[in-house]
Amino acid sequence: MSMSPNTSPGTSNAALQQWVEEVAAHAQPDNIHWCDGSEVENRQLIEKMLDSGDFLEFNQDTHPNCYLHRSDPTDVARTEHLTFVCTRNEDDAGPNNNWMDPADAHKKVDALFDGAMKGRTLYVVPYCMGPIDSPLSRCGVEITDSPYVVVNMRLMTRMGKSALERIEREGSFVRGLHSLGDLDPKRRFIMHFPEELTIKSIGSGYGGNALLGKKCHALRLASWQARDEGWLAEHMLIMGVENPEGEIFYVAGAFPSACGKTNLAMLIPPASYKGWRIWTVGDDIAWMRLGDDGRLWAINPEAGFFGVAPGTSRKTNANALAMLHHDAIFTNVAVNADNQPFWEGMADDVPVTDWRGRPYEASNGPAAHPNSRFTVSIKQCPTYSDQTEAPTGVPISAILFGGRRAGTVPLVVEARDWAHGVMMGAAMTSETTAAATGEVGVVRRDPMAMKPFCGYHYGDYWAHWLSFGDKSHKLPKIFTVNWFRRDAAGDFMWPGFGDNLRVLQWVIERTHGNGDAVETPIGFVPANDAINTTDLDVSEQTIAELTSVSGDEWRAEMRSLAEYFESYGDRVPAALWNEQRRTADALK
Ligand code: OXD
Ligand code: MN
Repeated sequence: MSMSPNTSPGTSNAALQQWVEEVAAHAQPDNIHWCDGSEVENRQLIEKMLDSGDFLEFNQDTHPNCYLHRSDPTDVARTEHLTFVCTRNEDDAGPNNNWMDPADAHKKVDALFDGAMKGRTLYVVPYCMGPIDSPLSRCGVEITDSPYVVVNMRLMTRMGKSALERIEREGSFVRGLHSLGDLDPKRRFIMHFPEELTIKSIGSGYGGNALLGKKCHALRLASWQARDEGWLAEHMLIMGVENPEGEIFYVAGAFPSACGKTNLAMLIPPASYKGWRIWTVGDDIAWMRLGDDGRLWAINPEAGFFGVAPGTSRKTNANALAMLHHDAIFTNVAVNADNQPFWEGMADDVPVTDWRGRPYEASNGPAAHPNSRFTVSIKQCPTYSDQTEAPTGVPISAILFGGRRAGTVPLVVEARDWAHGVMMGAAMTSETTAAATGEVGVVRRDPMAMKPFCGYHYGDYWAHWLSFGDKSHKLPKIFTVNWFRRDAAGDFMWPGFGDNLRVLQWVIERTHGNGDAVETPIGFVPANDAINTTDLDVSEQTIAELTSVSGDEWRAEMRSLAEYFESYGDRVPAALWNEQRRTADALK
């Protein structure tokens, strides 16, 4: 591999070659490097970042090939107010997105890209979202001037030679242009042009803003493409739940950012669950398509985890800790006396250096940034499912919609049917977290956990979801879950983590028509004793409260939902309004 100026063609795809040359002429990098994704290339990039200080080495005896990256302190989370969907018709982006006219948006960001890569190397990063030989997968090319982005993309996607070969065979790819720019939030924009299958992101090196395969491609652009082509691109984990009989059921779950998708996707069964096993297919994104058999089949377009570090511990997620002892990148975590990664909630250890590189002092706030992250290949996960590479994906038996709500929303509710389930997804609300800039803990509407990621008008998106109900009778059953109910003292009522398998067991039973349930105005909840509480330290009274439905609270919830739907105007499908009315009437 050479890091020197490269004028020879990097690809036989003329459109790609031309785009790279145009970007280079405009952004004026010192060098161009076409990434092949090899181990040798990765090593050279790491050495380069160790030299520049972009990477610091962790204790290589205990954490071989683990590195720390400290980002600019103003660049630590997704910036939703600087993220735009630029469609020709403003209405197509919907009230759920910030919109800018495509011509204005190009003009604005192109001016910022002018000369932006001077003194830097331009990396051409071909990647494939999804198994390299799956017909459900899609390719893209990210041009970036950040070596940190390159090494992360190598873990998060199928990056390099094989992706470029697929692009050369197929001819199509998403264009993602990224530069760190000057990292000034005033000159930071994440622009999406779904009609052009193009992304332009400048001024941020943060994962969700800069690893363009993830949120920008696999959710915002892919959701648009999925609507056009009849599939779904969703903010969902995918997990296999194996019962003692050896049957595996796949569950997909949409939860807002930093609400425990990674923990759920690799949960460790409670001790009393002998013979049960969990298989992890993905922790953040699912692309789902109807199979010829009428079932919904899902692939994980990603190849790694970009997980939230704080709170990850032996108790909450021992599988995550186990995979983080080698070949992992840590961003904005703290460091302990043994030069190992540290974050709040991890162990009884003490931090020595905080996420900004300062000697740790409690008065400066948490040692690790609340949105500090780890990046690691999914193959390092102890519960890695070999079905992750299956070109067909896995058949989904149940879909979970889960928010973080201190009250109102029961532990689990089953939808009456698909349309009702879509309404439940559209009614999702959750308390905000540190994954995006802004206030934390404020309840906001986050339908299908896609508020920051749906690349088009939510009304059209709900119509697209509903359309599946007409196409198949073998769709997954839909459930709302809430692990985050609190009691009057403010304590969590449900232990969560591994014990969530108790809820999954009921969910799976219900997918076969077993499992006792009681019908309420908002759907089916578990009957008394239907949740397995063997060896669980939660009283019957608490379980009853967790599965109860408060008429007053739900009447208020349905009124607020009606106001919310109204704000989306006449693109809200009539069938969704019907479901809202049906529930509101049942609550009367
Ligand atoms: C993520 C997010 O990083 O949702 O997955 O913010
Ligand atoms: Mn996410």
